[in-house]
Amino acid sequence: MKITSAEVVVTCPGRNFVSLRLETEDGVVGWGDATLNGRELAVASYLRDHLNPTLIGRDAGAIEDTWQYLYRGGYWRRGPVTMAAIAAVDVALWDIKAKYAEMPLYQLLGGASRRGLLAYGHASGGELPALFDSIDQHLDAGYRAVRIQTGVPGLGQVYGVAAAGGGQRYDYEPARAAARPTEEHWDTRAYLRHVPGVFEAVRGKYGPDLPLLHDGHHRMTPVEAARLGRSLEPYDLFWLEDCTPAEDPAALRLVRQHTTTPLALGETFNTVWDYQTLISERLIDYVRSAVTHTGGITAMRKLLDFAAMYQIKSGMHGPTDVSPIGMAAALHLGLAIHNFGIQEYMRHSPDTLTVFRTGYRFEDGLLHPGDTPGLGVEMDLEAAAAFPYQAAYLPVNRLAVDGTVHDW
Ligand code: EZ4
Ligand code: CO
Repeated sequence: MKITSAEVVVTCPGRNFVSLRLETEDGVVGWGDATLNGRELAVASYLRDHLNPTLIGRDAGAIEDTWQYLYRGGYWRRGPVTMAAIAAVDVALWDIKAKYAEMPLYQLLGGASRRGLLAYGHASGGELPALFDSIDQHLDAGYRAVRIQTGVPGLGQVYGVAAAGGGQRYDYEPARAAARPTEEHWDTRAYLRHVPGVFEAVRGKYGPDLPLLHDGHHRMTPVEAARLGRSLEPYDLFWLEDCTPAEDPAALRLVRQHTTTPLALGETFNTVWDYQTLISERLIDYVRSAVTHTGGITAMRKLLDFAAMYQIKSGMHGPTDVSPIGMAAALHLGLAIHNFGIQEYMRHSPDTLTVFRTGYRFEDGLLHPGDTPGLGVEMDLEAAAAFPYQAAYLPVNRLAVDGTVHDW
């Protein structure tokens, strides 16, 4: 079961994706997702130039050993580029192992712990009528939980609000194809004044039952986040995400002292060490990491087992920049673990789904990875070749008042 080939595939069917294709001596192929939004080619090079040559001839079955070999053996540990590359190798090896076993991956991870994964979608609108239309569309599509983001009076395009493009509505896609990032403007006081009224209106129209989520996208100070969490308590949020910049776990202590709104954090994290304080001090309720950005199935499973000891659940990242391969990895893991919380699911574009042939299903608000052996996602390389890489970047944020760079 030796690895005989390791190839990186970069494609842009509407947005950029980096994938890893591993093949064994018996012709079994495994796929990994190495996409890092706005930094795609750095991970492609890390794999092509540094990891892939060391994989040839290795035992495809030795997943834990390969993980440790790449992580400890690289000496320079952690970081989003390194951990996205390791994740791609790890997920491709799990795909191969499950194909050899002729089982869907979730069976190798312990089997199904539930019928399917409760998913939430991204409802958004510049103003309330557009937001309500978006919520209605999500409910019509079967969603049983929604994230709520709106515009802020006085500001232009802000994070999380879908912009109609080419006359066609599409889930919010923040990366813009251009040689450099676009710039957005921000005002935290205007935001804090506006958001509670939005949730009051949504609860008023849709009632108490619908799980509602919100993403603060790292923009608040601890005391601002505490105030927002407290002001949203009457609307019973499922979670408030990324309320403060994530690299400062101590900030969450202050937030936690002031509000019982559940907190989710970690989509920019890449190892269990980033979570050590947050989990051991019970400062969050949901782990937001993507399998693809946190070292793969091997590392994510250990992280979620650690979280389980503190009654902290999964809320795995599932934006469109997690490819269908990465999404399938999250679905297999989420189906198997006991402490599953919720799965983000934005749905990929039709072009993306011509390149990635998916076997997962979304029915009655629940996602299921399907029962094809392996991950259940295969890439069509001919289709991929029709969509060459296009430089694209996430926006940069500046304060509206004076142009100071702010967290985006
Ligand atoms: O901004 O995935 O909760 N979801 C998010 C995403 C992130 C993008 C960054 O690549 O915050 O929309
Ligand atoms: Co987020």
